Amino acid sequence: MKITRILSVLLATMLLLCGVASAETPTVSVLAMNSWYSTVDLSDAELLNDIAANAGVTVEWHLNDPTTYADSVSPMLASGQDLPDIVQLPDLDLNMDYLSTGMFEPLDEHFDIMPNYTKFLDANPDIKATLTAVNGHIYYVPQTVVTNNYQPVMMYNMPWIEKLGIEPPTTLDAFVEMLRAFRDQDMNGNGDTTDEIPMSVEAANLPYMFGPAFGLDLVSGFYADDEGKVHYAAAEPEAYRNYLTFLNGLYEEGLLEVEFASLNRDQIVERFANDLTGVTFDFSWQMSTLYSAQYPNYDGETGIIVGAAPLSGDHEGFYVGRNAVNMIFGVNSKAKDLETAIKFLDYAMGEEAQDLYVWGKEGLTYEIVDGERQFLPRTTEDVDWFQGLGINAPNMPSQQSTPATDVLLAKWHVQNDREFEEPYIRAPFPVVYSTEEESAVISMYQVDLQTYVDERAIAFICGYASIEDEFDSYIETLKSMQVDELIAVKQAQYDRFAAAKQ
Ligand SMILES: [Ca+2]
Repeated sequence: MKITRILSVLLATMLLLCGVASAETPTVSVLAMNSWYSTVDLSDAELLNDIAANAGVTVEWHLNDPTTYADSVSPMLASGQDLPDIVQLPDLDLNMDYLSTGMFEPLDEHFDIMPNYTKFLDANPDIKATLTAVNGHIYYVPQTVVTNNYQPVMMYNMPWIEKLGIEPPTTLDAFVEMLRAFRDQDMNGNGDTTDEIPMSVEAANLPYMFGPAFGLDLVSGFYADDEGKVHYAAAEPEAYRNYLTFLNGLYEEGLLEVEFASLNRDQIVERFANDLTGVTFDFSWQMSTLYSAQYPNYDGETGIIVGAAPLSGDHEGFYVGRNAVNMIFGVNSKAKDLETAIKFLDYAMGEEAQDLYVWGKEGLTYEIVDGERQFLPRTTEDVDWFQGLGINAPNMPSQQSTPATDVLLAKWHVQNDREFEEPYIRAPFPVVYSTEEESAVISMYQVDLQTYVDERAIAFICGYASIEDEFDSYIETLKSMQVDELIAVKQAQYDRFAAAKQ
């Protein structure tokens, strides 16, 4: 009898302890994107489970298809009802539509319990300035991408360059000389001097490729000069005119092909596969994995289609990078346990969690060779498994890492990035929140303006419109389309951004 009683008391105590233990593990609900791989579900991902366990919480995931994420989440945000504790937003909320409703907690009021996030913001003043709302509060935690590596760059057919006995050009003049040689000589050695296409570039990449030599960031559209004065690149009366004149010259000489406006990446790949073209401009990533890989003699040791420094003209060349903030997460201001949700998000921004998103775990996803991490073979052989761990989690504030990208690429490509790409990257025009008045001006004028600019650019380059006769009226039309009002808005935003960086 006595023993039975002791046992039952023990059992009851154990049950009570278990009950207490589970009651002490708080739950945080998170609405976010599922994996971009349709065969992968991140609701029970090993690395994300580790992060939750380390943070001392259980995460209740509400994961939606990333391809329709905005469609599924926007109505929930519009109603503002029954939102989970943490929400991955469908966009960057640049018009402050969501944060102005009060549905998201101002996180700066909780920075005393966010040591990881405050450390991150101190180390990244540009991101801090981007995330600072017009009222001075910070509402969101970002997911970020690499900005200064593996961006769009010049790429040359190195066997052709070597055949000419030249170095990759760094000026517009040397570049044009090289294109003429590509056009006129039998570069691919098939006995036909007429099948070479000197340059194959998608029309959308031409501004990236040639704008900087004229001092223009046509990619962002707006840019600030050294004095902090904002310009609209396609309204610059001299520099933009010179840019168009240069491209029109290429077109007239057959160096920019007749069909350039409709050229796509598949066609460019096909040309490299047949060794028919000498130059392209694209995301760096493609030079080894896509373009060089088209050549049967590519051995992975030496590049065939290889990156080079930007072209300089009247201005020193540069490459336009991109903004770091890719996605944002907010904390529901009506969350039952606000402190736990905020602390979890802060843990998810810390170094321990970031290391798990980027590398996974030693023995599981990587090993250390000569003191450096290398992914294990299974990480590339079994993509569903690898993605299913929660690597580079699309549903968390993960920060994309350059070292973890390097190990996926050929060594020559990594060296090429460090030597010819990274040193020339210039930050694009910053992403800044708009006031209601500013977003009204932007939505009223910007799309029409850009459409007109794009249409005229093709006309001037192809010579349907004469630069000599019609460029001045083009500038006048931009003014009648309120380009100056847009510039004033962008100037105010740039000034706020500069002030928020302090
Ligand atoms: Ca030929």
